[in-house]
Amino acid sequence: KVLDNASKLGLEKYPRQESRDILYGTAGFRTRAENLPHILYRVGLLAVLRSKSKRGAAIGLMITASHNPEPDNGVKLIDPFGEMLQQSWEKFATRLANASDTELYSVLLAIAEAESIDWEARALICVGQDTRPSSPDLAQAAITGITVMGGEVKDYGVVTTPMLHYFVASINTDGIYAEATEDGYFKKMTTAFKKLRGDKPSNGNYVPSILFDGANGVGALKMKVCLSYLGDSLQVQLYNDGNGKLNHLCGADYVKVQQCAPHGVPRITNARCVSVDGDADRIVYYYTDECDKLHLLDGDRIATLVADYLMELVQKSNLGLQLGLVQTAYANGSSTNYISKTLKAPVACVPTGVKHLHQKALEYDIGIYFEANGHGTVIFSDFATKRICCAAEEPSLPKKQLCAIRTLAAIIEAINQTVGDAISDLLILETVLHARGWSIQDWEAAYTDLPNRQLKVTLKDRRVIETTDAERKSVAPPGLQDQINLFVRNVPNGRAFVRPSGTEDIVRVYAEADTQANADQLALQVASAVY
Ligand code: 16G
Ligand code: ZN
Repeated sequence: KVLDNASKLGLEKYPRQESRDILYGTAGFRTRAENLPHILYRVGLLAVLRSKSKRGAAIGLMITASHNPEPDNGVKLIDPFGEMLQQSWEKFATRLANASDTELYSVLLAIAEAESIDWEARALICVGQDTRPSSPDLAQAAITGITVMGGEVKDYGVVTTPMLHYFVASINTDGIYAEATEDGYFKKMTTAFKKLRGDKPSNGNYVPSILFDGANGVGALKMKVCLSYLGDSLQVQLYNDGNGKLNHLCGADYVKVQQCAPHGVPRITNARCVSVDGDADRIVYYYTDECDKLHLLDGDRIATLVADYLMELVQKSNLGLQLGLVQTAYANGSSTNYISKTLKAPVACVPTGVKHLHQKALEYDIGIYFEANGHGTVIFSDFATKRICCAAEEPSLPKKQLCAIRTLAAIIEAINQTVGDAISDLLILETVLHARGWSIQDWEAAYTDLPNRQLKVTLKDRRVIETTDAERKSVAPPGLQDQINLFVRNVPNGRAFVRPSGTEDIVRVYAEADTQANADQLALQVASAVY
């Protein structure tokens, strides 16, 4: 009966518009906003089934297209512990989104049967949206879908993606997360941050002041809120704070991909600056030097800075915890070298996409993962959390050890472990720089990046490219890897790979080498081999 109503209402209010099929990919569904209303309605229906299949656990539904242009939008579902939707359900999402209006009923029924849905179970869906003009109507479509299926809606309105992940995890678990409200979230994070900072905001070369590029999105709005909790502990000058066009010539993706400073932020020589993306789940740092040259400190730099600091705390705390890092093929070779040779920490490589990194990081007591694009976080296993929190209450421990343990305990409170979170990451990074007494230049001095180049190649069918070994080697078409090997062998410190994009209809090429000219040439050679 419910399914019948749902499919009738769908036909009436949200009929399928697009004839082309759409795929639930690494970023959920993402396309032009005008093609999305029926998708949102259907994802609302699916979210209710997902919640019921998890015996009424809250499920998140986030409406955003992250760093993509303003006319785009998208939606993704969040599972009960704040993680990405389980892969087997991605297939259900794709099937449901692409069903014709008349097939809607049977597809819903098939999913419900395959998952043995208990119709008596309750369903709670937390809905969030970014600042795009199209988001409110799309949220309404989703809410209509949830409601017709008998689901309960908790509408959080405009929030960052990581806030919604946090709220979902917080509703479904007791313990480490704060109350599932904006106030709970900010209070918990900033209280821990202030504790870590102590009463001296300055230290050595570290000055407690940054320039913040909010990409004209929700990150700017929420940073403003965060500031009211931070008090004097950190000075943040906000730019691209929502008056301009979302992600246009600004934001973390622009800075990382274009390798240039965002518009709308004053050029203050050597000043520490940060850029977040349109839904504030990514962050990069940068500064411009005396010659107006941009120095970018991306996800690799962030991972190494955090790892360096946490390694020291882990050693001092003497609790026998294992720390490890997770990267993707895009990680600069110098960063991987630094982690394994200097930090002597285990480092794994996995395919692109947050879900792969997160899953691998769960294997360590303390797992640090960052994509080069600035998305990442630190996760503590239950075992590590218990050990740290218990030991923090042991006043008899030697002072240095206890201090390290309590620092780790505060970091657990300050970090959003559910997913990469630009604001929470910022607080952690500022903590590390403060503790070290470092300027952004000191941070950069840890190692020198290998020059690199990324290219896009358009093919008729990008699926002809198949990869293995965490996307570092191609296995199809035949012969391609041999050619790449030949080119790579010709340049010092050469490394290159190709992979089909998971979000665009293109193939991506990455190359690094001892010089920029060699990296550029290698990338071109590899690109030409792909055609
Ligand atoms: C998605 C992923 C991001 C990845 C990017 C790669 C999530 C939440 N986001 O945006 O992690 O870096 O895709 O895109 O998983 P590509 O496959 O087009 O290179
Ligand atoms: Zn994002």
